[in-house]
Amino acid sequence: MLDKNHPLPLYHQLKQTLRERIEQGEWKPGQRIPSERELCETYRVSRMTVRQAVTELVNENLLWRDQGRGTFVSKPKIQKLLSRLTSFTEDMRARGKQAGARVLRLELAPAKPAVAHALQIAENQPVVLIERLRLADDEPVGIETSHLSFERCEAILHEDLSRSLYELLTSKFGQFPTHAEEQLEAAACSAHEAELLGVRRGTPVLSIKRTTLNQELRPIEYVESTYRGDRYVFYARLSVDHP
Ligand code: 16G
Repeated sequence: MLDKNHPLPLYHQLKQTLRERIEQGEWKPGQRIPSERELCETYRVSRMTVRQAVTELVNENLLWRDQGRGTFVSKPKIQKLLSRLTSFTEDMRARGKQAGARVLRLELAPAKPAVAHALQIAENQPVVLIERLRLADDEPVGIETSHLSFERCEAILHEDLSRSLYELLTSKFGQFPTHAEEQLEAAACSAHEAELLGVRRGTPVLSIKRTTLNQELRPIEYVESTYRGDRYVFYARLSVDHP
């Protein structure tokens, strides 16, 4: 029960209590939590207090509101270790999820300056452009736009890219992604991205640019990706340099 004489404000105490119910698994991901009115009655606090506690948990992405349907417990985020070079399919497999892709574009396109620079080719040289909506158990979590350049890469245009690109590269094209350089940035998603990802325009996303090198350390792929900020957490293991 909440303590009105406690120095912590009531909404804060309620927030802690609700957080515990989520963290201890009493309320499961995807489950609807009791209505504001029910929470007021259970904890004997005002509607304002409940609203403030719930809003803060929504802002922290522990809960989400579905207009007209109620407030639900969020699913845990997809954790991705930054120091390992993995494909989307491997990342999902490691989490027991089914990876999927909806191909939005698959064509030869002239390399834009940033693409040409990353792939170390001349501007406007044709590259294979693959834009895909990535799905985790059928839920859209990111958009990846890959640009590929290596000998005979045009043959990829005839492949099924709803499956793993990296598996294709290694099994059919003799291209093994071995190293990558990545840059992460926070961004607000555009109207187009919002529609594809099924989120509101302006929702925070992680914008990633990756250049992938093959076994000969030649750049073969340059990718611009947008991942849902509410579904991804990137982490790194750090160590000090020893002399
Ligand atoms: C990852 C890579 C992306 C690559 C894709 C291949 C990042 C930021 N991006 O999502 O560069 O094209 O995996 O996945 O990690 P796939 O083999 O499942 O198609």
